[in-house]
Amino acid sequence: MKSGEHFSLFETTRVRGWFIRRVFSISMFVAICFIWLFRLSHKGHPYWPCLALFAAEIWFGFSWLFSQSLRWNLIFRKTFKTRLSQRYEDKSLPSVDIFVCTADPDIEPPIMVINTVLSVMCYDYPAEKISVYLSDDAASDITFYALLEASTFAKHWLPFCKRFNVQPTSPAAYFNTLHHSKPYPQNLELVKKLYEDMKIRIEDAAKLGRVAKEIRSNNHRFSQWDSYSSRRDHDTILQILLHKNDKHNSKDVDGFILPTLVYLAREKRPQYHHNFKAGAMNALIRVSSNISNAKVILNVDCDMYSNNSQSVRDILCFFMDDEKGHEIAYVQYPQNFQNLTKNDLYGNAMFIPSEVELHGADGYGGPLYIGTCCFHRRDALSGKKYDSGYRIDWKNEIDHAIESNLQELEEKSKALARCTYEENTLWGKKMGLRYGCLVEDVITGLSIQSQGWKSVYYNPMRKGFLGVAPTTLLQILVQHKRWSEGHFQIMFSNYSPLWHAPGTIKLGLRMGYLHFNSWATTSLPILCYSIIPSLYLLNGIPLFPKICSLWFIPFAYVILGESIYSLVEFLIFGGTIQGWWNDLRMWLYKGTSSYLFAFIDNIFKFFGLSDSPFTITTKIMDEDVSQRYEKEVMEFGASSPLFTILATLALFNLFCLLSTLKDLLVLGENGFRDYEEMVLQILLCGFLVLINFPIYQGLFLRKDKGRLPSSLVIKSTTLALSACIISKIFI
Ligand SMILES: *[C@@H]1O[C@H](CO)[C@@H](O)[C@H](O)[C@H]1NC(C)=O
Ligand SMILES: CC(=O)N[C@H]1CO[C@H](CO)[C@@H](O)[C@@H]1O
Repeated sequence: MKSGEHFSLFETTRVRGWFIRRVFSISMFVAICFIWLFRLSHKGHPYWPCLALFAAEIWFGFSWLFSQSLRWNLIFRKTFKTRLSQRYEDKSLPSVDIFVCTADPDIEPPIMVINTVLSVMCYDYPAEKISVYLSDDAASDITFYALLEASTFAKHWLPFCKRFNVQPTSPAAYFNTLHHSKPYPQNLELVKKLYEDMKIRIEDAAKLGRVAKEIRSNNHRFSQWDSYSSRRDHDTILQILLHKNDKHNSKDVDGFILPTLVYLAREKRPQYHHNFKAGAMNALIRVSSNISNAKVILNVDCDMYSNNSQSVRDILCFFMDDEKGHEIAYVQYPQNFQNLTKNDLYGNAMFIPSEVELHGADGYGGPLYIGTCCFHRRDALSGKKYDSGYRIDWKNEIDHAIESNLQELEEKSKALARCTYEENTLWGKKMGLRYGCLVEDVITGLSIQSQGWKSVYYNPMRKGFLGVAPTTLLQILVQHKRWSEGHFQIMFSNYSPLWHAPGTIKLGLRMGYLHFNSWATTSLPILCYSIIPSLYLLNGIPLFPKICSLWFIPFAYVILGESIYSLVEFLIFGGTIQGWWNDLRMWLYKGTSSYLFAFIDNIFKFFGLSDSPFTITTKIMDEDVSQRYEKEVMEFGASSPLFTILATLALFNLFCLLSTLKDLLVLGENGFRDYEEMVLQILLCGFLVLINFPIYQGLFLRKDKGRLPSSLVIKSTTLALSACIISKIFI
């Protein structure tokens, strides 16, 4: 078909109903202004609490504005893969390097890691053009052993996937789905048995904590661990397990070449800062440039397996588009999860960010880089500035590997992963991932955009990558503490969207970034609103307009409008009502605990007082916990200051509401007239009590291990009661 030649490889469409959405946004903004006006014209009764609420309302207003910028211009992308193959198949499809990062074999089991590796080796793409790199920041010989096993298993798995068009290509995920798909492929039993045997061997090694002596002595490759002294102190360990130049070892059982497979544990020394995942990624960028040097790089976390073997072709439709391709630095996929429950108790799906907000950022040319499931242009990631004349010749690839033999290649590449390599270079500053921020990915994306590049958000129906979602409340809160703290750092960094790179980043996108960057600060207004109105309700003092006053209207409009809007948004994109309620609860919990701690930590850090440790959220769980997760029962189970705050706030509001209801009953009709002035406060307090139901359950009603510990029950009850009593005395 010749006519395909002139068409674009991808298409961008605007969301339907954008006009109504905008009209609604404007009306909401007007209502918000009226609320501000109300506070300005009614100041001073009682002075301080009203001032605090006013400050909170101003902040909510701004934060709402930021969130609107991410809804103003939603766009969706579609690719045309047939056009891509008509134009480029066989001649000039570029190579792709795939980075998988793992950091701890105890938290990220090697069997999960190799499932991810195998899934990305199986892309429907010429195998000689794919290179997979595993970065192991723990330098664990067990992970290496698992990868070695995977390289052998791949010789059966890849042809099997190809022949029977197996989907998804992660063996574990595929064998899990088997009971649905009826006609079993032949050879299935054989391949499955190979997998199960391999799994047992790897899990045995993991249980043992080391690789058995026989295996070690039978394979010279383990000799690199002879000089290993600890996770934080070892040489670079680099092994090319499969490579197209290695003609007899790197073919599958059908005689076809396999993708290149490389294991890397960069050098670590106690006296050098390793810069966490950003440091690992930068080592990978350099090492891969010496081995395969593909112009496109995919990076995934070790738990995100590929769920669609066409993804590489999809993203090439963006990069290789004649008209717009050259300005795209990266294509971000959403981070999706395999293990979500129906109503997503913990808001794990990050539903609104991935289904709405990133599409909105895309509308301004710049979805955030979220650290995984992202395809990069190597040039942009390595620090090249965009200029309008920039074009890439996809055909012209220099193959470093051709002349040298593999051992030489390994030796040369090792030098690139030394700790001293980055001294006095721009790595971490202007090249590669940027250092010094808890969300190194986001700041890297921002700095790439500030060099003039665009990025694209691609969120197809069938998800490209699926990972494992955290399954306890604490894991999520800790994760969000880190994220919000990192985002807050960005606001005051050199890359702050407030002032960085004037002229290159659009205002809408800046506001979008600020929406995320200001997460930590929203903790203060949320706290204000969860404490002050209830406290004054307890003491019978109104803080909001009367129900019969005209000023009541903007409050009602904003509250109803925002609730209905967010519910509809949730339902349109495929959520459930219960899911929306859960998401709202998580917003509240994150706001009053994670964001608050992130805020405080940042202030401390600002004055040089503390250093927050990097925490990885754990991804394995025991049977009990996973059963409760599947039943959507909230998992507390531990004592944490984060929970103390949540429980204290929940109880405090419960006491305020109970005391008010008691008064209402006792006072009867007369009382009701007084409370007419306090309808909003009663509703707010009632809402807080309703949404906190899982906490009351965890405190008083549940008996299982996932309940809140009794020490915490005592602590939070005491705190909440004292707050009530003290307020009675002082107000
Ligand atoms: C994952 O891929 C399978 C096909 O292999 C598909 O049926 C499923 O819908 C995908 N999952 C998601 C969440 O898109
Ligand atoms: C789809 C999927 O992988 N589901 C898994 C979710 O996690 C539970 C354990 O909690 C597994 O049993 C499921 O297979």
